[in-house]
Amino acid sequence: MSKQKIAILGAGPSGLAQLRAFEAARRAGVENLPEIVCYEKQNDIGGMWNYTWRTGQDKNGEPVHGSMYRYLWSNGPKECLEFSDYSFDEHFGRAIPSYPPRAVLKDYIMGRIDKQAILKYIRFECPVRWVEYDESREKFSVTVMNHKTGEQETDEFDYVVVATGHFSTPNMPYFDGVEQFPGRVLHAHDFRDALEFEGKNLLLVGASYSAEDIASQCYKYGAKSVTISYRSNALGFEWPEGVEEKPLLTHLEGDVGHFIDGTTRQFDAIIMCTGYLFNFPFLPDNLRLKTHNCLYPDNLYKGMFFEGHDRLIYLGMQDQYFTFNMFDAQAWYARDVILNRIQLPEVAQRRADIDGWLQRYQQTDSCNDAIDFQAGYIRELVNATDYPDFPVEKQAALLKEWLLDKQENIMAFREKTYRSTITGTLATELPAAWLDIKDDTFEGFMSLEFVEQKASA
Ligand code: FAD
Ligand code: NA7
Repeated sequence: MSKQKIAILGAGPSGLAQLRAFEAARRAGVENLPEIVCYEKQNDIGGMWNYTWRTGQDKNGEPVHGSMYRYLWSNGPKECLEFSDYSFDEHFGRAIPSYPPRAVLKDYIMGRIDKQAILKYIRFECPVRWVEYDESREKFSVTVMNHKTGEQETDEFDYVVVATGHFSTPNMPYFDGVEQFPGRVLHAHDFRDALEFEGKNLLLVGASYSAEDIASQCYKYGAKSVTISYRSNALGFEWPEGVEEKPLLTHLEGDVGHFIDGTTRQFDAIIMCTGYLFNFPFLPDNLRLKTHNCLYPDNLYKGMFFEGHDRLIYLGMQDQYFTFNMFDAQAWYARDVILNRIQLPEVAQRRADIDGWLQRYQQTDSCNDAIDFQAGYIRELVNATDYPDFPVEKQAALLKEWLLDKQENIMAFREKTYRSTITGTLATELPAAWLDIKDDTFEGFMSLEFVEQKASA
């Protein structure tokens, strides 16, 4: 029998999790593993965690994937994404604070990847152009643009794993008068450096993670004022003077924004923190997941297997309280289905399982419920495979603390410390207020004198 062949689309944390899952099986002595090809648009692994100064198109004319910006620090405690088989202590050799900047977190998540074992599967600068399924031959054909050779290439596969992320294509709303606004109008996807807005009156539209964090960054780096305009619910934090929340923007007149409560305000720049579209331009309608940012997209059995096409697997398509551990749990489960260690049930049973999760999801009516919901999802996956067990429920409890800490002080929650659920190590404290630590480089952060905590928490 010829070997099965798998295409993994994307080498961000989700795609890498899939590669690692197969590598773990190889190391465990599993024979006759499928042949794997991973296609990646960028020229490195890491997905969203690769900071890029570029906006618009990359050097090959492809849409820039990155939405991360300078001065981005982890938006949740690092203890909630710690791997049970690779602790922060093991990586850094000492305790560090709970909220590291991007470069430090990236160093950790990439630290356990055996590049030698993984890189050989990845074809860089190969954006996927088109995927098709031939029913009669039961094969996918995947066409990529190989920018290194300047030629398009097509290959055939038994499985396709879509791991291309979903925080990259801006959802950009329109407001009357925006075309006459004299300042810069951009989406959070193109935000790179808060210093650009020093001394400016800034309007942020949207009231979720991007608005919350970009408001904090811009306040930290000297914006004159930040106004956050919400459509459904205000973020509701006690913002410092200079940051305020207003209901929805209705229109703009020149540089003046009008809001539905009848108030107005002058602005120098507008950032649409209005979320992202799920965009799979390389997939035909019958294979394309159509969803929005939520904790349980419909039509995915176990949150992964596309309804009507169980050899088409989506990873990391959920909104994320948990991140890397969840991608791993998914990747291990997907691997075991591909290796026939886990049998998928009949179509009707799969649908009933999806419905069950969707019903549970509907019953969540608080962020704490939502955290428990995602923890429950991950627990089910972890229990089904040999993925190293990790204390998902304890990490969920930390996420609930994180929510309270943000409520207590949105500008200082990154000064809080948590105890590792893996090693029991208590994080060290930042030596100064987060607002006063402006250097987010790896070297700058790691050379800070972190403060050991004596009290046991
Ligand atoms: P991605 O990281 O987006 O990777 C997808 C990969 O697919 C990319 O490498 C991309 O180049 C590639 N790709 C896309 N299209 C194609 C194509 N057509 N062909 C080939 N390759 C393609 N998570 C946290 O845990 N902590 C945080 O603090 C945090 N902060 C965040 C801040 C921002 C601004 C954003 C946007 C996200 C943040 N996240 C954070 C969530 C983050 O998305 C996940 O941590 C993680 O990167 C998701 O991994 P992924 O592999 O699913 O997707
Ligand atoms: P999210 O979490 O998907 O949130 C999008 C926000 O944008 C949300 O508050 C929406 O309001 C708002 N939105 C969407 N469309 C509009 C329009 N037309 N007008 C006003 N407001 C709108 O995206 P984020 O970018 O904040 O976070 C995504 C990830 O990036 C996250 O996981 C982080 O890790 C970083 P709604 O509540 O729907 O009314």
